Amino acid sequence: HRHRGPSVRCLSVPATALTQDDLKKLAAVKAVEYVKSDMVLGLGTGSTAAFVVAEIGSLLSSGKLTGIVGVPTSTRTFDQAKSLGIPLSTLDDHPKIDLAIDGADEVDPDLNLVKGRGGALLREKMVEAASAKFVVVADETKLVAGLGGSGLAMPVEVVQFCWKYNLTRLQELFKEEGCEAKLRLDGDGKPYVTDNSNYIVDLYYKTPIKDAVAAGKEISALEGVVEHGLFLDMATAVIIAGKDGVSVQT
Ligand code: ABF
Repeated sequence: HRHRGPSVRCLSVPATALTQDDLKKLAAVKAVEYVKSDMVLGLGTGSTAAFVVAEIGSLLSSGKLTGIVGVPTSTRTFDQAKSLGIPLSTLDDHPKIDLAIDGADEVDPDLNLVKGRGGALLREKMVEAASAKFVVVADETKLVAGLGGSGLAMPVEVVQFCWKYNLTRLQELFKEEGCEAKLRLDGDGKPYVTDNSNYIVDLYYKTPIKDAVAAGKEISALEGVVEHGLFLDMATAVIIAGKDGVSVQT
């Protein structure tokens, strides 16, 4: 296991009057300090990552950044980045990415993550796996002692054809953690469909996952599973914004 590096406090801010969105934006602006002209960037998905994309857009339009190419991790991010005039490409055309910046749903003390409550886990994982550096941006509500420990969903993307089969198999895998598996629905009560035309089975654990590495391997080994939301040993830095300031963990 990798050990967490020193936590560097970067900014002191007054404890009052900061909304969660303010915190997300603080983390986003800090992360964009890692962006240099002429980089190929992985553009994340979610409300925190949207602040990153907005900041990059504004630095490009003011001319403080040039030569950026962005590889979006979802159609949502593609649309936002396009509307800001950020030059865009694909992983096929830019298989080597210099830096990806993205949000997370859970961050553990070793910088392992749960991602994908926003539904974009597959493209996020592919882009971030192809990135030389992967910087995570989050507010302090995302910190957990163990993955799966927030009581919120750990998503698994599955093909539509055998989603019930996968749901049952997944639930069996994590019996000891009191896991409940549910098909994700959209606002109309229909199955949520990802950008890649798959479904998502959300896993709700009652206790944190005991061995996330083993869990990830077992999930991936199930036929019909496309990808899961455990992002292990992938982040190079995590930027956390809290009421007391912004910290960078490496
Ligand atoms: C993406 O956005 C996802 O992996 C994660 O599910 C989500 C986090 O969203 P937010 O920043 O809105 O909390 O990073």
